[in-house]
Amino acid sequence: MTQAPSESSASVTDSLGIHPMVNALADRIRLCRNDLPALEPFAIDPELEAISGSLDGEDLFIRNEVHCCRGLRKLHLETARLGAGLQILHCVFFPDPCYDLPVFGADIVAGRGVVSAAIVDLSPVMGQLPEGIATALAGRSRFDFIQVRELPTWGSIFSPEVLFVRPASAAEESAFVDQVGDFLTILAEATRQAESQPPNHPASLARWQGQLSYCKQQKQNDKTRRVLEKAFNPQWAERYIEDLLFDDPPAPSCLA
Ligand code: BLA
Repeated sequence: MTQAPSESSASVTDSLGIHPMVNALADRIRLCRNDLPALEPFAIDPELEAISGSLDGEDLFIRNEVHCCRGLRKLHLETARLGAGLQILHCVFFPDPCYDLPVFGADIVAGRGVVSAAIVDLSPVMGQLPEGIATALAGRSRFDFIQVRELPTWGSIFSPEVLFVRPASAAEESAFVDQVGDFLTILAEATRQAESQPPNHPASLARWQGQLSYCKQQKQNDKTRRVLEKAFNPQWAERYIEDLLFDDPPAPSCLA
């Protein structure tokens, strides 16, 4: 049984050792995802759906949920507990390149009851965000987080609206969850309104190339690789990153 997140539980974990912010954010993402048009489960290797093991006497597990919907080719939500007290929420919604939509990404990393990294963005695949999305993001209500973190160099893929913080309290953790909800509401509205272009249209091909670059840049995050190598092994980590986290998107004509 999981414990409901509460205002006072910033440094507490539930019976599975999952930080309440990880659970709260996963629930918020599921709520927004379930409202997307023509949502369907997306088949992945059953071995990758639920992964469990142990490391130095600590339980490890990864839960993967993958869907697709009209306009978005792969909606991936992962919650994980990897090694001594490390909990991760990783979420990327990759658009179908035939639609002029950005990539939604969110990641939170918690260790020993403290969230060290919380990031959310709607990232452009062609230099700039589609105009409607940029306007909606610029007009959203903001929260002033005390500790804003600096992006690594591979983070040039993110939009100017990226939010990367170390939440300083339970109130900041819950404000971050609300901000992610706002990013997703903006994406959901754009997804409902988006119209497709043919797979062989130059804009579709350019957006596909843009997604390839997004994946290439994300794969430069050594921190992700290192954690997976330590929890499992280097070959497993390589396969997991290449096949599930940031697999190269299929050419648009293959999605048709
Ligand atoms: C950082 N990601 C991290 C860190 C760890 C992971 C351990 C360091 C924590 C810190 O700097 O405080 C680990 N993240 C993982 C693992 C998975 C994961 C193992 O998702 C998956 C199983 N990373 C993403 C996505 C984004 C992202 C989608 O996967 C953004 C949309 C961002 N993670 C991201 C950034 C950092 C980070 C920007 C900080 C990197 C740095 O400071 O060098």
